[in-house]
Amino acid sequence: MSFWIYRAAASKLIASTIGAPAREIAQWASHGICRTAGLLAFQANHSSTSIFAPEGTPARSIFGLSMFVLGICAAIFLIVSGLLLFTLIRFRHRDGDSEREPAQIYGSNQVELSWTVIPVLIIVVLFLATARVIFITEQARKPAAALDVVVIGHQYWWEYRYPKLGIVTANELHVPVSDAAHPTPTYLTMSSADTDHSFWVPELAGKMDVIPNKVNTMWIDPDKPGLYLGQCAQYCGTQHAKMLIRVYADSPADFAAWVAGQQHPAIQSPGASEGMAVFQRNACVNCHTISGTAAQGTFGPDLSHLASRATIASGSVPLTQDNLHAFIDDPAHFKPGALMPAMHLSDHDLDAVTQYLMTLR
Ligand code: HEC
Ligand SMILES: [Cu+2]
Repeated sequence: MSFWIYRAAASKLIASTIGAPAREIAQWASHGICRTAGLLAFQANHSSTSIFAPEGTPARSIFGLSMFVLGICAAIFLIVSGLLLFTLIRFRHRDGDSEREPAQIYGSNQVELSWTVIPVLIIVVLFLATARVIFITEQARKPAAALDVVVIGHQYWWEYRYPKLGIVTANELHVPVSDAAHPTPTYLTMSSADTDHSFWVPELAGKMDVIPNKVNTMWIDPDKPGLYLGQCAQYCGTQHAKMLIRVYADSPADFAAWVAGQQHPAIQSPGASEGMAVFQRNACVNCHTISGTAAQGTFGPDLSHLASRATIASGSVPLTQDNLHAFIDDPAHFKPGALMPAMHLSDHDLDAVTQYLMTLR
């Protein structure tokens, strides 16, 4: 209880003491110094996982803070190394200098106070600015129009559940774009089925740990439609590097269409009944769900609408008939150490089941 009071009071204090100046300095820093940093980060700027190209509120406030901290550190670096260089050159040893030691200064109150007080003030400013961004992000009020998604990390893929919409999908997270006038942020409630993972889409928000038996939450509000890439940022096993994240920010119409498509039971096309039979009589059903069929496994990704996704194997392989065929034949071909076993199907069965899965839009 007292903690909450403390938090509320602290956030008010922070906002009133350094709110405005911090914002100004941060703006100045992000315009001036960030130019330089931006040049250095030229490569990064062109990558879709750049922390220098924020496209959502949490990422933007983290970016502002980083530039503010970087600006202060750069200023300290320039002052200290400038003074050092000046001293080294100005007072270097010259021919004819006397060999006497220069005058030594001990116990100067002025000097000691200045090198204690100034660093303490700098640390306090950095601390308050950081705390402010944490409070702004964590205490943001959840609008009524917010979308809820449950995120579950698995060794080496992501499960996404939309409880209010009755949708379960994997690896490709669809969310609506959020504009300032009508914010529709997405609130993620996150946990893990096995070990520690970390959800990180740099253009949208900071990292969030995804831990078994613990629920963490975060929110994202992409303001431009498009695809935002991310990565599991916690070493979780051999295929951690291929546990990629794809967030699709859809326009309201596209999002509604996507939701409607996912809410349909899986298509049972008569042309693919043979492949469906192969799927149903193999262990596939123990690990995968295909809605409207007996397959209700939850160890692996939901395949009900597999063909509506652009990738398989957690964003690491584009979804094509050939890649799907090769993946089912031997998942280790693309992802050595993935937790789906090679199923040793006959060529005939493999072709049939691949064709069937390609019909699941
Ligand atoms: C022991 C459980 C298990 C069995 C049995 C199994 N799978 Fe999987 N499957 C997985 C897991 C786990 C993954 C996720 C692999 C990854 O990306 O790391 C997966 C991934 C897949 C994917 C890619 C899904 C995506 O969205 O990335 C397809 C397709 C697939 N399995 C099809 C099949 C078929 C067809 C069979 C039966 C012939 C089968 N699986 C049997 C556990 C299993
Ligand atoms: Cu992971």
